[in-house]
Amino acid sequence: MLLLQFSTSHYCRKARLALGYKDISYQVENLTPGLHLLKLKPLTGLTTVPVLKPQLDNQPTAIADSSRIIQFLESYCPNPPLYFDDPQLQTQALMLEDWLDESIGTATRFVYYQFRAGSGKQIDPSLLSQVVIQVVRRQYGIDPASAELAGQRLKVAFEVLQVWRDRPYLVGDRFSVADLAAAALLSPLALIPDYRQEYPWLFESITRIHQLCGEALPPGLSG
Ligand SMILES: N[C@@H](CCC(=O)N[C@@H](CS)C(=O)NCC(=O)O)C(=O)O
Repeated sequence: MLLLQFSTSHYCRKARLALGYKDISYQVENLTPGLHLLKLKPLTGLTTVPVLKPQLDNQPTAIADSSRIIQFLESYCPNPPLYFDDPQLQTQALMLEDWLDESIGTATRFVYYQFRAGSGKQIDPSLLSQVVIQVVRRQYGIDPASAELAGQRLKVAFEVLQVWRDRPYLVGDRFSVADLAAAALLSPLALIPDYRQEYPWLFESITRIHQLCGEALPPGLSG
């Protein structure tokens, strides 16, 4: 299988965690932001990464969107499972995954790029890095006010994810797509000292889940 990705994207991290958890061997192709449109649009009709190319007979050529990639992996390789047989648990897990994808992953992006343009500038002060950060901020409309709103949404996420303080799994009594999505989509916050200080339990869980999935730790937690 081939994963088309941006190496720094937390949605691509989500797909890699799923591939790693299922112990599926795959290769990655890192796309260049901007030029990615030319490759992706004809392939999936969308412009976002991750995109998985299964490279298997009788399977789709390309699958866009991290949630659809996990859905495909779950049918291609059901064990170990990320979904539940129990319909109630499964609904709970899929609702958490969708909320994490659509609301929290976006909020993380806003808070992260606001930080990188301000007090986190010294992480990579190079001109290239700062230009990329400004392009992303313009693309998504990230400014102090929108980042502040995103920060409020993250507070709700920390309330919900507090479950991790008492037990290792967000839903049911085993690891699922909900844990995996939370670990990936909140991982960029590991570079922000205030979050590291205030929510140490969150980063312990993110670390544990990366180890479980055989995925390298995100920046801020590695080394
Ligand atoms: N819901 C999508 C979101 C993916 C997403 O937002 N990807 C961003 C990178 S983090 C992207 O490809 N942006 C480029 C673009 O929109 O052209 C998923 O889960 O795959």
